[in-house]
Amino acid sequence: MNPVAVPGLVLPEVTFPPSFKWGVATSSYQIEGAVAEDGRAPSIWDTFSRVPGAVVGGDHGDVACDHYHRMPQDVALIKSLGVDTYRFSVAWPRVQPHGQGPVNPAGLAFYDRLTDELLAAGVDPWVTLYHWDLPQGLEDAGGWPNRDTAYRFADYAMLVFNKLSDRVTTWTTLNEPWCSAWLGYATGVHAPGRKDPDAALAAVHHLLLGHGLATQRMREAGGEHTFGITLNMGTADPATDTETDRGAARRADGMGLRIYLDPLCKGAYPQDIVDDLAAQGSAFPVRDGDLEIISTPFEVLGVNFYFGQDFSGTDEHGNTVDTAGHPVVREVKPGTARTAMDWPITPERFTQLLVRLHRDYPGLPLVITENGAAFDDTADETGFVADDDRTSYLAEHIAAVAAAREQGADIRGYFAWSLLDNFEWAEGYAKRFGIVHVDYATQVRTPKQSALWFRDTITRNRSR
Ligand code: IFM
Repeated sequence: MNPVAVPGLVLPEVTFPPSFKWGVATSSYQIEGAVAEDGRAPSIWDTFSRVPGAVVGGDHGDVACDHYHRMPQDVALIKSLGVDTYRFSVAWPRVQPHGQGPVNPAGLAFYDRLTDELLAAGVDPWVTLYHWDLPQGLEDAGGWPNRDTAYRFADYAMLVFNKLSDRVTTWTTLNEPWCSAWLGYATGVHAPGRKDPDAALAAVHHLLLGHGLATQRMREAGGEHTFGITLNMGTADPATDTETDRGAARRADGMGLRIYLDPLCKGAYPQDIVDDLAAQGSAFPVRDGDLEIISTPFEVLGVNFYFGQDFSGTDEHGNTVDTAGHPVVREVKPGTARTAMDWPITPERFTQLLVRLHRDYPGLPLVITENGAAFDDTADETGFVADDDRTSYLAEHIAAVAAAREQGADIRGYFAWSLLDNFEWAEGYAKRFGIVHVDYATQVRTPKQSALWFRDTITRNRSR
């Protein structure tokens, strides 16, 4: 490998084929702002971010990166990075403000303009239909634990598909249903902030059902399209080689990864997890025919990877069951290197995950739809950030993708998360994931060193 020199840093060069797609990613609520414009109604994040203490600093998405008003300049910025594709999400409450009923043409028109702007810039649009901004009206009707929300999602998907499918070829239904279900309905750290584990199980099932229903309807509408879903995935290894820790790792892997991928790819929830839940008096609310819908074939699995984890079946006091009588599943962070999120830096686990996906779910093309890191950036007087830490993170993780490809994993693209610093959910604006710095007072965008390195890496790989 030849070294790629960037200021202050020497990084390994990795090679990908010309067909490999390079991109940057964002999501609607994290960047758009304009929450009350052109007929948009509140989402669960507009509501949740107003709950005292829910979001660091009381931050919210009212303005965010003001992308709604600065879209053409942001597309020019994307083009300047030399990427092939841009992954954005559509805000359901812009398109169908209360989650059911007629389309809001003014809201949908924004994504129509964005699509045209991207295509004119030579950047392929990659649409995610749902990145967590559920219309508040649907949450008021029960949210994702309510089965009807899956059917509402499929209707909404068709409103967007009918408008954009003549120009958009790649369609992701859901981004990270684990976060929607678990953080939203079990732990309550994300919108809508409910703390009801059984509601979370129902949300898992109805999110997957919504994915299947939407995929079926979009495919039936005809045309040449690529459909998929994006999952956030890590690795779950036992903290020590004991039966207790192996059991904890199995449970963590089951609840984090297999309860999504098994029904999607194999048409069944994993039996060990079904048994675990039954022992606790819980179950997924499966009805006849649901798993056939959920396992509708799709063409690409989006992989969002940030870090790997170890798990222990013993708490800090030596207990193996918690106060509810359930087995302990305690996260133990591997290694010592951390991002500003206190997430471990584990590129070798990324390779491990990708090779495992290739082994356990064969025949499913993978695209890295998110990978990146928050660090405590310091901008100079021009707004430039010499982010050696983020640049290294990206370099190590892109090298990890290359290593997985060498071991046979069918990985067809890589999106850096994120194009811009943005609203990092419960962490507000304090955590910066962007490869482009955003000065929130002026909305000036300045590419960081990592953005320049990413641009140059793409160029070098194309020219080989
Ligand atoms: O910012 C989020 C994104 O919305 C979903 N995936 C993880 C990112 C970092 O936390």
